[in-house]
Amino acid sequence: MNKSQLQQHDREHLLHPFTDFHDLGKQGTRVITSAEGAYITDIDGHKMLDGMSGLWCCNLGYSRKEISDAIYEQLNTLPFYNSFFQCTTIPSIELADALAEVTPDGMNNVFFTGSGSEANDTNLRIIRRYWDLKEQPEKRIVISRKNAYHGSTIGGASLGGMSGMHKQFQSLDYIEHIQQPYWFGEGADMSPEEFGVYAARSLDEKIQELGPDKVAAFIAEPIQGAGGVIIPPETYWPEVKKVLDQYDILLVMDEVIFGFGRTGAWFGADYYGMQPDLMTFAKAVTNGYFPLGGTMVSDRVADVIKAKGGEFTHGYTYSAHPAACMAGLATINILRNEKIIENVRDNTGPYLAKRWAELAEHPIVGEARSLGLVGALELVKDKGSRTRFDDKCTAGGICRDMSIKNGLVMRATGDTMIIAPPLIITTEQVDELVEKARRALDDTAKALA
Ligand code: PXG
Repeated sequence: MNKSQLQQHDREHLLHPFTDFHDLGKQGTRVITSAEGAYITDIDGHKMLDGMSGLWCCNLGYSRKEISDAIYEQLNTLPFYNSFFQCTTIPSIELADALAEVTPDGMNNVFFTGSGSEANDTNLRIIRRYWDLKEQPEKRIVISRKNAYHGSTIGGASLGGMSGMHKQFQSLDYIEHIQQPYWFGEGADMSPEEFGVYAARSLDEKIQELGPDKVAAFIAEPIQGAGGVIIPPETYWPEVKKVLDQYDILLVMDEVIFGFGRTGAWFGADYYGMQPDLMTFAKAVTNGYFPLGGTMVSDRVADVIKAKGGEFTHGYTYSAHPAACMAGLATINILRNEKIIENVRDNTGPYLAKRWAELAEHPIVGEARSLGLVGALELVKDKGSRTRFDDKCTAGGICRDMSIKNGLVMRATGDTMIIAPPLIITTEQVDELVEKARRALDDTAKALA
């Protein structure tokens, strides 16, 4: 099939995620056909620096034969076996061991799933099981944050705080949402430090309002990813820690985007010095080469679930799929052997911080923030008052299209432009990324003038 035939069949038969089918029908899909290192190429031969690592998952880029070979060899040895009914496979044991080593101290058990959404549903099941076994069944409510993203299953979407999603389904009724730590968008006249404390205190207020004996857990991404790379002020996590220390409440950190090195530490929890009770992961655990997710379970929780006995009536056919586990092992080996995360922390992360900050001087940029290998640009019409161009997010859409045209995949969340390039990006490629982003900003400013 040629390009237009492919687009037509795509229109006729494929329902894409998070897509306005009417718009897509008019525009046609971009057909991506190959990838190498940090670059992807479409069917027209247009090569682009992938500033989004696929979808926050191909942290090692697209050319890691060690991972595809590990999957292939496993598929030719034992392509599938389940981990129900007292069965196990060698890759799943080895990956569980490796995860216990690389995750924070005190996290020594894993429950495997096929995705991040399923992992957050698993968290909801574990949280309830834990409090039931602790004989505190009245602890039922899970607190999350507005504009959080925790997946698209009913559990994941209920935990998430995206209003557009909530309009399209009926949420679970035991989930409550509090203030997000989005200083640029919601910090008003406060300093970032004051606002960080303010946002964290809203957790305390909500716990008091609901009653600490009713609250089971608090879930949060270390940094909101899909919500617009919202890097909390430095005061936020220490204040959350203070609040949580006062109450008997579980902390779930959703590391689906920030796990496996994006901040320059193995996990966001390590970066912020937090000790979660449960930790969701997916995406980069296999470098995106095979679907796999899961939740790391702390000893505090695992000891109760294991020791008290009784069947935990939960699991997925693909929990601990052996080929997925081999992909995970190969990925962790590369991250360790090539010191990829240390390089982000000491070299490419600081370099991106320096270069990305230069974009703050652009006339349509209200803020340029970054941490490790993730960054965001806030597009504004007026820098001083942080006024947007309009309330339809036109600027973000234009900037994304211009960027792709110029050979850089940047994603728009509203009028916030975001990047999360592969962790293998070189400093020269960081220069290329920043120059292409700058050109996209110039083109956007011209288009909006
Ligand atoms: N938690 C977080 C923090 C995520 O970012 C999920 C859970 C769900 O994972 P699965 O594997 O079920 O998709 C995610 C997924 C975007 C975008 O546009 C982000 C995600 C997924 C799709 C699009 O930034 N994150």
